Amino acid sequence: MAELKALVFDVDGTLADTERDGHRVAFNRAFEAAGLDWHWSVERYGELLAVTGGKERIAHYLDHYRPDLEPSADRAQFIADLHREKTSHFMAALASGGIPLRPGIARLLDEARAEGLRLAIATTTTPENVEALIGHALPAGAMDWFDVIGAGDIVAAKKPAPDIYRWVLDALGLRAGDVVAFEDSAHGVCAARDAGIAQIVVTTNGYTEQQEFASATVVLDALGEPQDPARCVRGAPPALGYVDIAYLRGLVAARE
Ligand code: XBP
Ligand code: MG
Repeated sequence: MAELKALVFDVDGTLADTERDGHRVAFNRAFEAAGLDWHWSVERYGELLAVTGGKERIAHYLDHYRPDLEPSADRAQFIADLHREKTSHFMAALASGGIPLRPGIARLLDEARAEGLRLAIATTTTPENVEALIGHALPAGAMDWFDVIGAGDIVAAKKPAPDIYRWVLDALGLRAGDVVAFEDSAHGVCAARDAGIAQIVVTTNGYTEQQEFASATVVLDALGEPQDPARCVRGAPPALGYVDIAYLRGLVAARE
């Protein structure tokens, strides 16, 4: 019988709404610092989010939007250097406190720890970004709350491939049926589903609210708070109006 043992969180768009005003702005600052006339508008970036991974996204942009350009140095080095610059700008944005956690995240992490549930992260972004987000948005030592952090290039194939979730489940030593995954995007839901995770809670954001989430257990606009209930888009809404551990245990039990 499946029993809830761990919560596995995506980062970008799930723990925090990082894409439009965080990563996108950091990419544009890196382009400017490199003397490039590239600028990713909110709309263009929404298109580019079809490709996960910042380095992969830059390569996709080069191939599909700027075929006229041939970077002078080694292409992979050019992209890696640009992405490193971008990551430094993103981490500066996190350090300024400009990217808060989404509603309900801090509360649910506390509830999970109080009930002895394990915590993990499965994300496409870099480990540095994860450490910076957690370091600035949660109390000191919060990195130790997470038994496993699967991030970035730890796997070759990024979401929607299931690799990062398989890597996290293996590192946790848990079965897919004993965890609930939290995601914001169709790519992320696909990755969790194809890793065998049946319970997937989606909290949408401006870039993902129109996406198809057929495999998600429930689709909400946020995890919600007692004073700020979540809006349920699809699936069984949390009775209290916000996602808590009892609600998650019910999702796992209902699966039997
Ligand atoms: C979303 C991504 C990441 C970020 C940018 O990750 O696809 O690539 O957009 O971060 P998540 P990097 O799985 O957390 O939703 O530039 O560090 O890749
Ligand atoms: Mg995400």
